[in-house]
This record gives sequence, C-alpha cells and structure tokens, in this order.
Amino acid sequence: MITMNRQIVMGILSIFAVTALVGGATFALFSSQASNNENTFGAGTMQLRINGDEGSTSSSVFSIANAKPTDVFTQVIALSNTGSIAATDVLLTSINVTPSNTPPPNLGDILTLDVYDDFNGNGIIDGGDFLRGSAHLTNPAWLNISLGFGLAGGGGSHQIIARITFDDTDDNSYQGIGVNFNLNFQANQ
Ligand SMILES: [Ca+2]
Repeated sequence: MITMNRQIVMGILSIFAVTALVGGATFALFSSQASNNENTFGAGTMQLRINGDEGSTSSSVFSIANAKPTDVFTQVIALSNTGSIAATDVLLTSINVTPSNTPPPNLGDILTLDVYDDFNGNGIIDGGDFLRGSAHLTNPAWLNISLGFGLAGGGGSHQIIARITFDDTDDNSYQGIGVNFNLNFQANQ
C-alpha cells in the first residue's frame, strides 16, 4: 500500500514537471536581438601589363631587320600590375619561336637572349642589375624563369631589360632567314 501510494505520488510529480516545462516554453520574458547585415565578399583582380598593355596587346619590343653577326639589340620592358591584388613573383614562362623545331639553320639557335632584372630601374644594364636568364632563343631552358620581383597592386611596376646578341658566326646558311618570337610572362599571387 505504501509502495503504491509512492508510485502515485511520483506519477503526479512527473505530470507537474512536464506541465512546468511546457508552461515555461510559452512564457514571454525580456529578450533582445541584433543582426549584422549586408556583409559582402568579393574577389580582387590581378592585371599584368607589358609596357602598359594587357594580354597580348602590347607592341613587339624587338622589330629587327637586316641584322648581322655580333650585332646587339637591347630593349627595356616595363611590367606592371593594375589589378587590386599584389603579385609576389613574375615569371618569364616561355618563349615561342617561329619557326620552331626546324632542322638547322634556325636563326633562333644563334640569337642569345639575356634577361636582366633592371633592379635599379635606370633602363640600362649595369652593376645594380641581376641576370635572370641567358640562352639562345630556342633553348628549352626558357621555362618559368623567375624575374626575382613582385608587383604591387594598383599599378606597381618594374623594368626588365632584354638583350639579344647575334652570335659571331661565319655560317652563311643563316643569311637571309628570320624568326619571330613571343615573350610570355605571368604574375603570381
Ligand atoms: Ca640598371
């Protein structure tokens, strides 16, 4: 009998407990809310330019005719980044020579290209600069050559100097032939 009463009491207490919980959920007490709206997230840009021009729109820097062995031609090339994101490294990724893979003579085989970081920015090759690559135009070594500098966003710029030397040769098979070539650059975040 005592046990039964205890069970009844426990049962009644449980009912009160459930009622209390349900009742609590429906009570409205003070509260406060806030929202942080209109958040945005946009991607920036990187825009490598060669002598001020984007993509492949820059004018060729070398336009040489009637050259002869031992001639030397030097050009300054300005690389800049007009995007919003800084580039930490700029590469000369490749040089496309046309015609390519021809049996000799290919004039690109005897044109030596030297690429300097014009570190002191004075437009001439001198003691303050760094040689980043030196090889014939057709040499496969021209692959992802780091130029050793980055480009700040918003127009950061830096000059390189490209020098082409017509090798000293007495091979007359190179007379009257020519090549054209693309210098391909890439800026990396
Ligand atoms: Ca210099």
